[in-house]
Amino acid sequence: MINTRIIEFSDIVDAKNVERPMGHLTPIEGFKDVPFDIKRIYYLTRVPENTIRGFHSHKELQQVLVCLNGSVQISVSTPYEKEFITLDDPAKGLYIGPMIWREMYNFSPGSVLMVIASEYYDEGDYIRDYRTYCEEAQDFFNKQKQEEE
Ligand code: T46
Repeated sequence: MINTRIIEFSDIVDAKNVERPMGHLTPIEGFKDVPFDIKRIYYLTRVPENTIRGFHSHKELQQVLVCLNGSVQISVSTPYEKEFITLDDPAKGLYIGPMIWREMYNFSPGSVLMVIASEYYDEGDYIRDYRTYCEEAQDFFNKQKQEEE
């Protein structure tokens, strides 16, 4: 879907000691593994059952969502399309660029959703009203399409 994609990170399994597994290591570097400089990291933990978070878009912010433990479902949409993604692998991230409406739900017990962000927190970058979002997103994607043509 436009402005979203799955990013696969390195999943390093150090096999120096075959007798005793040592687990997985996943490095994430700005401008290498994610397509922006990393300015902020936050995480969602202990989300109660049946909670739905999100219900907003960002005007400019780019983010990568990584489920470090358990699983969570994400819906991403524009006025034109909608996609549903399950995150359950710490070596995979969901990139969400500007002007994508997102909702996060079905957080499994003990799940940890880490978010890597391209900018510092700025409430002014949020669009939290769905009608306003649809109007602004239509303009945004029409302009993007014209620039591509
Ligand atoms: C997003 C999804 C994936 C801060 O003070 N600093 C921060 O860095 C963030 C992210 C939030 N806040 C405050 C703002 C609100 O008063 O924490 C409160 C909850 O934030 P929000 O309602 O935006 O949380 P979610 O879980 O709906 O959305 C969050 C991110 O805000 C958002 O950018 O894309 O996770």
